[in-house]
Amino acid sequence: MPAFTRASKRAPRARSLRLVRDSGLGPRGSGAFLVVEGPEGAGKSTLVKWLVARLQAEGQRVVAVREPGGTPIAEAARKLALKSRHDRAYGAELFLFLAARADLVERVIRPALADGQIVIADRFGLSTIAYQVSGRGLPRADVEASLRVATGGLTPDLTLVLDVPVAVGRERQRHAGKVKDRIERENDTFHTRVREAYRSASGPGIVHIDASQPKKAVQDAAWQEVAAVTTRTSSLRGA
Ligand code: Z5A
Repeated sequence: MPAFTRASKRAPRARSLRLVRDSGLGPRGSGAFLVVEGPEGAGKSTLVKWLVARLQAEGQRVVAVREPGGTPIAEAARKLALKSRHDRAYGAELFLFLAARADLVERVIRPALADGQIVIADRFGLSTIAYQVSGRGLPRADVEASLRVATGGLTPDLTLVLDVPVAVGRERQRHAGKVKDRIERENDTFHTRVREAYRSASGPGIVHIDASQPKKAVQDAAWQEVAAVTTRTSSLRGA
């Protein structure tokens, strides 16, 4: 079994989102780092589970993580960020997500990559840009600098960005009986900014998928991208 560990103020106008590449801090290793991103109810968890099963069926060693979460510190930060009833400054919320990420990267993701495994993350840095910068309105350059501290500059080999209209995502969550966390309780204007931030994301390894399609079509589109990356990284490590 894989470790499936568990990640208004005036809004800035949606800008093209670019993520910087790994600065080389810390061991990167020979594994592949895949991330699934997108707004609530886009089908990220569903796709991550399917990808894990498919990769394992091909004999690959896979670690799945969900952000925020995945270590005792990250789980504690998740609880505070998403469940606490106390009001908090947006900056405090940012650093709870980043504290969770820093611990997960150092204690789970980098060791797995160094061991040549495939890591699949349900959310990563693009979530912080979409929710805390575009959603909350925190200054982008400052958040990006903090993100680099949290990740040591680690960036994914592939980021699949699932796109669904806000209403579709909300209806899927309602149908699944999901209890809303404090971010999901934000209004549609907030979630539309988040969606637009995802839609404008670009950069190395970022691929957009129309997730309002049936699950099979989403899986096929995702697999095409994942297979290309894992084939490349396997041949680099001589597997
Ligand atoms: N957050 C943040 O603000 N900043 C950060 O840096 C990070 C996170 C890392 C984490 O919530 C919250 O933290 C999140 C952002 C914030 N809050 N919001 N919004 P979470 O982990 O609890 O929840 P989530 O990431 O939003 O997951 P979700 O709502 O469960 O969505 P999902 O994983 O994308 O969807 P799903 O569970 O795979 O699918 C939902 C339902 O749709 C389910 O019944 C599926 O069977 C169904 N489904 C899936 N795909 C399809 C298709 N293609 N067709 C039809 N039905 C489908």
